[in-house]
Amino acid sequence: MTHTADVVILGAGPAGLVLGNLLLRSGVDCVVLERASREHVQQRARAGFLAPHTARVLARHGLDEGLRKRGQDHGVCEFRTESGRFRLDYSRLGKGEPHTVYPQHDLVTDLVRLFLGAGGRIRFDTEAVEVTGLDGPRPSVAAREPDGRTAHWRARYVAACDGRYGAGRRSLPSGAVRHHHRDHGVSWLGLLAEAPPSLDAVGYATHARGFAGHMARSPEVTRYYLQCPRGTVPDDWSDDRVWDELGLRMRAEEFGPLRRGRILQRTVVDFESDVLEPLRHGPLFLVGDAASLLSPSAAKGANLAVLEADLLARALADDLLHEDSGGLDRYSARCLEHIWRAQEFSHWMIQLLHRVPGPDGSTSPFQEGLRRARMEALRSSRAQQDWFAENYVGV
Ligand code: RFL
Repeated sequence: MTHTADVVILGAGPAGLVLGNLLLRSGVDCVVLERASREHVQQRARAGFLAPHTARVLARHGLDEGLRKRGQDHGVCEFRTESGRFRLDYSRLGKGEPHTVYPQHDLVTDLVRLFLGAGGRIRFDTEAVEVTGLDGPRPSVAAREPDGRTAHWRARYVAACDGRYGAGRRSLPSGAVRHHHRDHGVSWLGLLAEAPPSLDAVGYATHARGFAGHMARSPEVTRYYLQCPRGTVPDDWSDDRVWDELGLRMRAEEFGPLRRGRILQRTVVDFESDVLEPLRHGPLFLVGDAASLLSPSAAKGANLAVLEADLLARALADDLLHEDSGGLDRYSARCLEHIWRAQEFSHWMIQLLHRVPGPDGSTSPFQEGLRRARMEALRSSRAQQDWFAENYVGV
């Protein structure tokens, strides 16, 4: 079976859904193909910290009702270190803006509802297998439909919003784009706890046993992170072991107890970053995690995905409705500027918060000296704090 759409969007994450909603609102014909079911994408817990720019993009297009009603402003970080603790009210530093805490799966749920409500087409349980025809004017996407049959979608443009392992990246001819990759050698055990937040701030604790982090998600649910060795098996971490280790690294005895609860989810995230360059090959555009993967230390991935989707939506509408291809020509360079800045800040955060093991598994005293100096500069220098705030909430 062959279908057509001006723009075929692969993936219904934040990138694909923002792009779809914006295209639909500007009158561009599009379809979203999503491998997973609607229930699955609406329950997948991931990001939570949304940048002011993300909130503005959503507001500009009337996509922010849920965010306005249930999102919470968040503007304070608490650092707990060997030499005590200090707080930064980053909403009053730098450009003076807070994050909005709104779980990614709630945002995805809102965006699906708004897209379908406005007449948009999403094919769930439909996996894009391959994008072909990238050297010509009419690319085609082969997709496996829920009944197992293969359908072909003919398009003017294809937006790969299907993440790191999606069909978009896979379909790029070898040598078409450069792939820059870094493995940071750090891993986190990511935990979702059925427990109210333990402090009214993002908590970042550095400890000889490794990093521990605390991030509010909602009044009932809190995210915690524990730095862990590569190859850690999540199920080896019982609820008691998790809470004991968090208490130790976050120095609960000194700074106050953690509010315990059932651990709802435990996943290991290995810190890797990559950037593809350029983000376009003929009629195929890369957006979100498909364009660049960021380690989650600086909460940038979903925010970049929204920024890129906004830029691409405008460029596609200009091309398809007004025959102006300038925005599409500039898309890659404009996004890469933001991506490299986010990568740089995320790299800085990794170095600030972790004893990063070298090839032999140990941390050199020199590295550790640099890490302490970086933390001390952040504690004591107003200029450094302004720089931190600007980069922490910015994209
Ligand atoms: P997504 O969200 O992965 O969505 C891609 C979608 O594509 C589908 N898919 C396919 N569909 C059709 N055919 C195929 N062949 C397909 N292959 C895949 C998938 O099912 C999926 O629905 O990518 P997108 O839209 O680019 O969005 C990126 C963000 O999800 C990601 O960057 C963030 O979650 C990163 N991140 C955070 N970002 C922030 O901005 N703020 C945060 O606070 C934050 N916290 C986090 C994070 C990521 C984390 N993990 C799990 C790595 C916390 C964590 C723990």
